[in-house]
Amino acid sequence: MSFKTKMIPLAGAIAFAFAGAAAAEDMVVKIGHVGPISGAIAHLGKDNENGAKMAIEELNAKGVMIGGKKAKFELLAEDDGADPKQGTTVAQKLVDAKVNGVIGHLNSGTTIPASKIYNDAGIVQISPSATNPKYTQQGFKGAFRVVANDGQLGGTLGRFAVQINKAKKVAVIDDKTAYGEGVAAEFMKGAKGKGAEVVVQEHTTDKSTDFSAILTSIKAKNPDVIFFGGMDAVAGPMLRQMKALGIKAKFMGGDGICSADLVKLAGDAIGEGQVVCAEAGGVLEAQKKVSDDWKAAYKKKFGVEVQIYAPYVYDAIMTMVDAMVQAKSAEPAKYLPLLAKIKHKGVTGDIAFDDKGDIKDGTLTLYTYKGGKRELLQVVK
Ligand code: ABU
Repeated sequence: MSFKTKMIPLAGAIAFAFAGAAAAEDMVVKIGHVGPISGAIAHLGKDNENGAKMAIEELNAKGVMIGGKKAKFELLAEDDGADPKQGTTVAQKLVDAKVNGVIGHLNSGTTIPASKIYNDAGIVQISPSATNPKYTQQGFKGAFRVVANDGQLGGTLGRFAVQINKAKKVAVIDDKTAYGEGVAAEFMKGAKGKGAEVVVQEHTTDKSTDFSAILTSIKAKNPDVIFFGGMDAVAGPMLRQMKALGIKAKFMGGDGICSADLVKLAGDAIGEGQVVCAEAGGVLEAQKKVSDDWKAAYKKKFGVEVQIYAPYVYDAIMTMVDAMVQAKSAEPAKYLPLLAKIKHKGVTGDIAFDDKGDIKDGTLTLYTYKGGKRELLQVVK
């Protein structure tokens, strides 16, 4: 059964029901997860997958009851290599494995083509990190995301460039991916709307390593800010080459560059407050402890800091399972109406979806890097 249109939302949230000592019968719930576990941004894919592992282990330890049966959750983790073609191949593999739901993919460029495969198979998908608006604009009623989109992300960064970074002239580079082009276009709209001039626009790819030609062309225009639409694996070397060329402009980017590892990737070219980026989510002060405690538990378990989106993967799984518990079923067609109407309290904040499947009241967190560490600037509603 394929999904055609968005459902009318039904009931509100209820708490998970956890199993007692004895359960009448067990059931297996298969959750697919997809991200790039190989390639240049494998560190981001592994971060997402770790978030999924945290959720699945916690659910199995607690013993969740769905419709009177004790659920055993299985994680089917796949690698799409951030490649759209590989993304559709592994999406079909998960459909063939009859998963109850999919969390992924990480990249917009893989999430969007994979979403048609899940939709045609009647499988619910929640992306924890794909921000291109097109994903939820296709009319697929089973497609959701738990982060803000590029409109909010790029637009806010564009306004920030002018209002806070006082940019009059901006240069823009994108990596020609669905994400990079989209967030760069929204940045330009936001910056131009506040009176900045886009003095040069350049393009690279998500696999490039040499930016000397485009940076030399940008240097000649002497911009106050360079915005990069792309991921941290490209942004790091780009920052190093900017430093080598003596470019002093502020460097801005979206969530794709806003990782813990950007410090390692850029080395001392990260500067002191020179880089500004935004995560497409975030918590206000009242929920900060919950978020910080989760990140501390993650670090204890995996021995590394959260890169960007592990907590959003965790929340996406918990939200999906919350809907299954409410629906008393792990069948996508049965829990989908409850998911569309969910009110889930997650570690990344309150999760509810609008009629397209986008998160309601999406939040952004602006960061910079100082002293070799990512430092919070502000949370923006
Ligand atoms: N949102 C940044 C990384 C993922 C993507 O949208 O491609």
